[in-house]
Amino acid sequence: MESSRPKAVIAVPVPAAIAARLAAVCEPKFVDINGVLASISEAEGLLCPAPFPISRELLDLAPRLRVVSNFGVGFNNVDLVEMGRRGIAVCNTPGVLTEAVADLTIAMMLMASRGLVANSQFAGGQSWSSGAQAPDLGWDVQRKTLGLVGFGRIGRAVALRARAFGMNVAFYDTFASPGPGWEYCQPLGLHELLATSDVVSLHVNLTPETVDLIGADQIGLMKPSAWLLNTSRGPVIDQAALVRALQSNAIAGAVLDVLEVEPPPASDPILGLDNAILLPHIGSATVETRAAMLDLAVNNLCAVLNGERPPECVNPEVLERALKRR
Ligand code: 8YV
Repeated sequence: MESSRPKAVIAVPVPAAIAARLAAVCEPKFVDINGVLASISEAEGLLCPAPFPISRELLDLAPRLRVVSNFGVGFNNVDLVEMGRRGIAVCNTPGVLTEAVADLTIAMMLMASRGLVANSQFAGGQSWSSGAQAPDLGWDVQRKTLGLVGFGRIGRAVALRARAFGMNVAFYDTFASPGPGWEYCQPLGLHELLATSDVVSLHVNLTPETVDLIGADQIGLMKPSAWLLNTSRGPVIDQAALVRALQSNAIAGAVLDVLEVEPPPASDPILGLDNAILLPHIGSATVETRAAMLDLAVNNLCAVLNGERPPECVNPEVLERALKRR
């Protein structure tokens, strides 16, 4: 007999307790991301990693789809105009990953300032035992200026941490006005921030306006001693321009948790540069944070499938239609 519960495709691994929670609300089909297209035709809901692209092809294959629940805060994987046209709610997981991403940002800055990659390689290699000197001295973050591009939840959490390290904090944001309590953070125009910061860290959403926000001209404004950190989305940086800047030592280096193409193809010139430290998109990758993200993503999905308002929705104007579309 055909089940009356809505069908949903779940494209992230879930523990048994979550699978049971899902099964109480819908008929879940658990797939890996390569299996989404083949399973989506009857689905009313999709739970997927935030970077998974929701293509036109996918939407055309899924006429009953009414909620995409992203496992992640980013939502650049969906075209919101198209989702509005089709009456599909888009949900995400803001808030629960703020601290984890901010922690990683600080770790990335310290990787740069204390030469942690080179020093770790040195300690584990043959050079140390031969009595050679460790790689170059690092530099203090205290009294240096951290420039935050984007001053939303994550940017502010980084600012709080940087203050504890005795840094000066500047920020650039086209929306945020910091308000009381944030007087120690100096609002600057993007150009001034880039020209005066010792470390520049990116915390903006990827939108058409922020694609290549940091290109050759912007990198050209940075100090030759400055480092660039990115935990947001790869395309916020014009990566070819960054590679040229790193190759010519126009800036000291970059620590990148996100790249234009993930994983990078073997031919990507960002690979193998001494002054580019790469991480595999681990901003939210802690046990506790991933569990909280999954909980919220499941709540979002189940709420819409149940005809209720989800805790988080990035296109609330579409909700009424998405809730009624059964
Ligand atoms: C990914 C992220 O969601 O939250 C985001 O926007 O990019 C990450 O947290 C994570 O890799 C799981 O897909």
